[in-house]
Amino acid sequence: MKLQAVLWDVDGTIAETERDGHRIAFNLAFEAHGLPWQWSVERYGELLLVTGGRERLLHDMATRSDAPSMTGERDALARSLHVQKNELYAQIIQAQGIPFRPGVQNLMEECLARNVRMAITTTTSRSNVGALMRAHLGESWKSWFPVMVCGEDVAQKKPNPEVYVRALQLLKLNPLDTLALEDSPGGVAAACAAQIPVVVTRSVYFDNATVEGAIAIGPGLHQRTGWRPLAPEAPCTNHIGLDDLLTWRDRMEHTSQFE
Ligand code: XBP
Ligand code: MG
Repeated sequence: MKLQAVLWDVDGTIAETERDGHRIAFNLAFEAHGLPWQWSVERYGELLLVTGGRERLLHDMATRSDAPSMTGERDALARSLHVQKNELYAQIIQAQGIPFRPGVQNLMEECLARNVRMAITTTTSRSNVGALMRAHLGESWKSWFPVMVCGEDVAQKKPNPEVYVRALQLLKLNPLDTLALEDSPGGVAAACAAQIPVVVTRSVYFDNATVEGAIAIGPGLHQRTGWRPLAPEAPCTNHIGLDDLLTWRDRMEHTSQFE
């Protein structure tokens, strides 16, 4: 059965945007608001369990004695910080750039060449997707992704499957005609709950995380070593391509990772 669409998670899967993009932008927004708060690399890793930047801010504020005590004030501060964070994130992307993970653009180009549609399935804000994609694919980037479901488009963010369910509706496809690429346990849970086969490329923040339900887990699309199950034999390429995704999808070996 042909693969009709590849569904791309963004943060962590397409690029390592969390540590060097969103985290830095949050810290700059704290500074700009005159707040003495700073999220270390380690603390941000803990906070990533909360998806959505505004939700992450509210979660962190609940642990701070110096955050506003009134709910309304807290909400207003989280909103204001989040708006500014996204502006700063776009500036960081423009000024210094965050590269696509190796092998990502290769697979995107292969999808285009072989008429496999692509969708963006992310819980980040639409503006953040635009900033990243424009920087790498140019002004016509939207034509690469006929379907895009972002944080604003859903009531419930990952690990809720809503992002994926919505993408399937817009693509008018059954889950088994598609395949998702993810990096986080929450993202995998969301795809699995929508019955979509999911392949995991490990990102810096979820390098050792326990991931349940993926059909394959590996270090990245740029290499054929280190995958479970093993990447199929392919003497002519170093990358993971559509044929590999198809082989894994057709075998549907559910891989669990416990170490
Ligand atoms: C990752 C997220 C997002 C980003 C921040 O999304 O959880 O919240 O960290 O983005 P995904 P916003 O891996 O699904 O792409 O501040 O725009 O929410
Ligand atoms: Mg991710």
